[in-house]
Amino acid sequence: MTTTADYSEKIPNNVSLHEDRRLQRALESWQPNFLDWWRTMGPSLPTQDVYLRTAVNVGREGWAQFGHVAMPDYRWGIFLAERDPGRRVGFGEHKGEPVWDKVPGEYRADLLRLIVIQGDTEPASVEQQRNLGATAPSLYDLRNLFQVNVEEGRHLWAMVYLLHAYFGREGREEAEELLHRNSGSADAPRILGAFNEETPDWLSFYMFTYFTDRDGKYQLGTLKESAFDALSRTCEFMLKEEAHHMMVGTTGVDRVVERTAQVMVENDTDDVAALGAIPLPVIQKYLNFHYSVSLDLFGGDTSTNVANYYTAGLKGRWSEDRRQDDHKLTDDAMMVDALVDGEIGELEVAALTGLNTDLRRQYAGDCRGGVNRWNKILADAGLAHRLKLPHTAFNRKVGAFAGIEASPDGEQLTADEWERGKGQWLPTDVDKTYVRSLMRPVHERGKIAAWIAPPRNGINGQPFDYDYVHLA
Ligand code: BYC
Repeated sequence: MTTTADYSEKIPNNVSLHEDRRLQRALESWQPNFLDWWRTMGPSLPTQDVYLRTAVNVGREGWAQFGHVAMPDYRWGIFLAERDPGRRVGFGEHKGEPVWDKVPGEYRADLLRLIVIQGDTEPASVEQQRNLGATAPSLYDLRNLFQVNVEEGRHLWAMVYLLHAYFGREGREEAEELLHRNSGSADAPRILGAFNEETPDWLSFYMFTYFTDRDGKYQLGTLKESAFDALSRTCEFMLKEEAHHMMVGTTGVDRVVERTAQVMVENDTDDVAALGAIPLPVIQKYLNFHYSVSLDLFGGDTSTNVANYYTAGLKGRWSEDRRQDDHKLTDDAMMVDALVDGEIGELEVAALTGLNTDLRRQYAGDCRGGVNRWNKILADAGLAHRLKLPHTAFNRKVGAFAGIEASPDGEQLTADEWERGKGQWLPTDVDKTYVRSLMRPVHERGKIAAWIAPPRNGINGQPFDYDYVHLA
């Protein structure tokens, strides 16, 4: 059973850390390094305190509390969802066996790799977003940025706990490395591509939290199925926090589109740049960029890694228990995206090797929901323009389409055609400079920048004009 959260400890936790002095000491010696990293690579805008949600328990009700907190004093803790004592492996060759309380030797390297990759993304996103506070469009948005940042910090703690508790010296070394690699660094970059891209403006931030955090949701959803029970329970709790990050992205883009639509209608023009809003074609280009780099995060369309992870019980499928099959897939086939005779097409492969594609498709279906929502805002404003997701082959650096160029409609292009067209499809320097020119801080209570609509609701029942952040 899960113990209740212990908040009297240096590291709040519900894993009875005080019963394992060695582990406790190891984590307590990592803690100052984490805080050093937070001070140097975390949010750069000085604040007194921020109205933050802090995880205090894992139960269904009341798992978090809200209050003004000085960010370096945020109680980053270790929380695993409650143990299900009867839980059994749900898929792969160990299906039906009891789940694992320890890491089996034969899967140690693979589990370590999955946990390190997951752990690497969390601090990376904080680094990417560190300077956004200086240009926040409102105190409400500033608070949401910091909420996302502290929770990504907590997700790093979640992975570091697993590394320290289950992987010995190697795990402790990997935990150190998580603080040494940095987003965009030439010498020691973050592991996955999208986490070395810049997040230089708030449109990028909303797109990132919509598209890239959503990859997080799907990857965590597959790790939640893991036979390694501590990983499963950790990810289950992380998903709870992740819902807020999705909300920030979804409603952030909503509000940008809403404001643009408003300015278009009021002035009867598409040319809203002169009027301080973000033109729909620029929003589309940002969407194209963030969606395509996020598709790359799912790995190759066919992958023996993913087949091995599934067979071993390390990483399942999205909604594994709702799938109507044998949960082993050894005799199944599926169609995956592929180049067929050099053309964009599909190929039949063993279902096990196609599982990255399976997850990517689940993700893409979810992303379509956002686009429909934004298009409804346009339709409700009486506008004919529509946003859309680009084709899977567009702007890909990983997977079957990495070696070709394609338009957002999925038309295969020569290198020359791509060079000529890409400025219509991806943000150009001019677009980025324009968006950045709008990024002026609005740090006054109840005020908002002109390029974005205010939110419909505040946080935790507070109004929009609440004092969400006290600046230093
Ligand atoms: N960039 O066999 P393949 C989140 C490498 S986001 C660079 O097709 P596999 C968050 C790959 O490592 C979720 N390299 O890949 C969001 C492999 O290298 P090795 C993060 C890449 O293993 C916002 C080689 O290419 N969590 O939480 O089937 C804010 C062959 O690849 C990339 C996870 O990803 C890339 N994009 O799938 C904060 C879950 N893609 O082994 C947080 C853990 C592939 O040949 N990770 N490579 O050296 C995994 O499940 C898998 O490792 C991947 C790749 C899905 C990433």
